[in-house]
Amino acid sequence: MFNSLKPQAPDKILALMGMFRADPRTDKVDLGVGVYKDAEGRTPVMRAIKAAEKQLWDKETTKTYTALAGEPEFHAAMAGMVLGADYPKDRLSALQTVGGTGACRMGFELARMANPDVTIWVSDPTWPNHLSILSFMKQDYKLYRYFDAASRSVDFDAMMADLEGVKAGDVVLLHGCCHNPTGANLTIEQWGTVADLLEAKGAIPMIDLAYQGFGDGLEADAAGTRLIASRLPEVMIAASCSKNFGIYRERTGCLMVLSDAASKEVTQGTLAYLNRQTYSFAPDHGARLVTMVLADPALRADWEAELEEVRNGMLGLREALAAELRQLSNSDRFDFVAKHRGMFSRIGASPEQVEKMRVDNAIYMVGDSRLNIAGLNAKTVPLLARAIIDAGV
Ligand code: PLP
Ligand code: TYF
Repeated sequence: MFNSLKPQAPDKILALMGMFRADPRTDKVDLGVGVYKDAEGRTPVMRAIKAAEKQLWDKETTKTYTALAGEPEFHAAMAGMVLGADYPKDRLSALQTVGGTGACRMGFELARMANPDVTIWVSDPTWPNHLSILSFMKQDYKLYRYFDAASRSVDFDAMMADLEGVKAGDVVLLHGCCHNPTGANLTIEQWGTVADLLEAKGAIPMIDLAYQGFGDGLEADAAGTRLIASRLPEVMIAASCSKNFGIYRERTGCLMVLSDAASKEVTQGTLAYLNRQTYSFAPDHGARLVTMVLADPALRADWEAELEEVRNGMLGLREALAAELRQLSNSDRFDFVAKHRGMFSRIGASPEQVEKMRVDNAIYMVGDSRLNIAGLNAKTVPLLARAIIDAGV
């Protein structure tokens, strides 16, 4: 039987991680996988998470099963963080998931259960896993144009033109902030225009929010999501806790669904059903830590302060890289680096130029020229800028 299996294409981002590890050069620079790193290249456990873990170790008396959809306290903490304290409780259903990836997958499954004819609209480009999960599910999807390669900014006119094709009951996947892989994001006015269009079409927005707090701040990064949630009757939000709580391997995420109040009970039951059919209970540890951090004023204040340090560090690196490139190129054509937000920027190098930088300079970025800003430090910013110019970008 198993000899009939065909090899699967590896995840390019994870494969790059392996190549980086195998490279013996000591001056190598990893700008590949989307993991936050400090100036020393470490991905630390955040202070508030460590403190919560210590408390939990003292207080936890059982590891029996929790609730199938996850604890209501976790749902409420996540909804408060994403939607604000006054979120519509009578319309919200929520599911604790295995990371943001699990939230995306469950959101796609839920959409398909509710509307077997659904088409999922996805930005071009997007996080490659969106497309590979949809393909694996044999789920129809369409791409909408998003990125203007020349200016490295959002091609909003093209995006709106493509979304004109959306049908009632279709799902439109939007990155809530810090677009992966481009770094280019909608303005709040553009979010409003998207809301108008989805409202007119009767389409359902699904927001992938994997980097809240990594762009312009916890509140600012949720602004587009909150605008959509305030305007549309039905919304899905797939939130990840991997990056903003630094708990990648704990696999913590949350799918939130806004429906009409009358549909809430069945929607909530369907979410629990999806967990049960897939793996029964989602892992508890990360979700419990997130709940503790968000509910305890002292832990929360410390977490928010550390998240701000992380965010400002990345903004500083963006400014430094843009300044270096301005000087070396004697032009402002790389100023987009300082305007992009989040961990990533698509720099606009060809696959050959990306390869040249890997071979000549031991600089690793994803093949579409997405670079992880957090992989830089004061020493490597000038090296990267030089390599970008030398590669002819
Ligand atoms: N969505 C996007 C756009 C991402 O970049 C990521 C990255 O990790 C995820 C979702 C899911 O993250 P995780 O499953 O690690 O929580
Ligand atoms: O885009 C990234 O780099 C992150 C991390 O299969 C990631 O989202 C990459 C690949 C993958 C899962 C997570």
